[in-house]
Amino acid sequence: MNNQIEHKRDSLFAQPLGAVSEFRFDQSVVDVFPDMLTRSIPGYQAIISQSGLLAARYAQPNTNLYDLGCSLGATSLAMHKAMLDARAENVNSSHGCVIHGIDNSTPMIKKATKVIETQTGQSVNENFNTDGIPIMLHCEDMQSSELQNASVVAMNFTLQFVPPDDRDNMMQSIANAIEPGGVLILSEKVTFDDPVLSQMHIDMYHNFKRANGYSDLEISQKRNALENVMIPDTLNTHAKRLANAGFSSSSVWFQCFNFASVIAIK
Ligand code: GEK
Repeated sequence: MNNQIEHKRDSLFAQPLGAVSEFRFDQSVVDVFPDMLTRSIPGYQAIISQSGLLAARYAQPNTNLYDLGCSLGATSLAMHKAMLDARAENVNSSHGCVIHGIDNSTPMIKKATKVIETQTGQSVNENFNTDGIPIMLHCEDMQSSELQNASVVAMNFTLQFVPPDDRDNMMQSIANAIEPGGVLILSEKVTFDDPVLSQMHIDMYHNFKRANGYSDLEISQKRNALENVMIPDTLNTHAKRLANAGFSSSSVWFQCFNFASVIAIK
């Protein structure tokens, strides 16, 4: 992320940990988060900035834009910037829009507040009576958030942390909140039914992490920590879930190895 707040290099899994405990979004993760995601998710920066452009394309006046699992606010910031840029070019559909970042990790929301305020120069949870686009942050479980009147919902690498049995309901509440013509941007780590393809993607993903400076020990300890916490679906499962929830069409718009982003149109 490009701001003046210092972020440390991720070395959380660099030393042998004996029994690796389950991954949690605590302060230690928050401190290294931008570095962790950039070095661990192929295409992360591209997905975040294009999420902003998609948001600017699909934002409707007087609606909400949601960033579910906002972490440090990277997607909210990308939406904010792209919508202001569109305004400057008079491609303006953001009048009366509010961006809402939702995350259930207190340390994430605390740091997101600092990052957003530093980067935008505007206070979080304020700015309603100006020409700007307000950004609100909510520390809550998105499974019980009251989503409504949405033109754009971004869920970048967050559905994978929702227990699989809860995912259909989560998707239904997102679809119910989106107005006709609105969109969901859904980015996820994915799995593949074909074992040969599956192995290729996993191997290439590990090569990507090695090329970004992670050791084999870090890769395997992180994989163990995430095993029961992050459970990916196939793209086919995502497409079926989106259709069942009421989206009229969906398409993969980005994929690099086993990471993909889908746009679903209501
Ligand atoms: C980015 N989108 O930078 N409710 C709210 N937040 C949740 C929940 C939940 N039930 N479960 C997990 N989270 C961001 C990256 S990270 C992805 C998203 C990753 C939050 C969790 O606290 C964390 O901040 C985020 O979802 C997932 O584009 O670390 O791989």
